[in-house]
Amino acid sequence: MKKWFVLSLLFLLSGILAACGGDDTQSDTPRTGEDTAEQQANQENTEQNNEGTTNMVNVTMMNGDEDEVGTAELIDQDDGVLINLEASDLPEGEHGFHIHESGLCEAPEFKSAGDHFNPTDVSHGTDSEDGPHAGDLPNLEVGEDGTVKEEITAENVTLEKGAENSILDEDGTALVIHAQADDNTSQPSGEAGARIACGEITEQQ
Ligand SMILES: [Cu+2]
Repeated sequence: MKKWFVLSLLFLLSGILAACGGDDTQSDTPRTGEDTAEQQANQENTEQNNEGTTNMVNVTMMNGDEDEVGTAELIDQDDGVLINLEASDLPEGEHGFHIHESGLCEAPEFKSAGDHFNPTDVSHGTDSEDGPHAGDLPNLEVGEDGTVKEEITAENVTLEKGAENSILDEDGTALVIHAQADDNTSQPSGEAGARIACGEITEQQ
């Protein structure tokens, strides 16, 4: 009985050792294989992204009467997205200006554009400790003649498709001009009041 016991114990032990040795070799080899596959996948993704990146988007700004009041040219840059805005027929003064989360501008209230574009779920406003929203932009200064022409860099967004902070996500995003100035602190949208103009940021066909 004892002899059998020792023998079977030895047998078991050698089995375990063999299994361990086998595991080591096995886990080493496939891991290298997985890494290579992963690297290849990453490379493919990057290539796809590069190919799929839209460098420029043209946006038409519309007021609550569905009249065109301006255009914005969006250009993807290393430091964010450059917004070249030109608009007219707006009330003189300071106006809140944001990128909102949905690329749908339904007049007259433009509620369809949703909340501010805020992919990292932080607070509103450049003066907030835990802010700003990626879609927060500086106030616009509309002149006496009702026109505005500004170049603004939205630093926290990209036009790169698939990126978390891409403003060209599935349903697009929207540029919104508000009736009042954004105070850069009040939650959730800086007390900027009604939405007086809206432009859809969507992929051009
Ligand atoms: Cu807004």
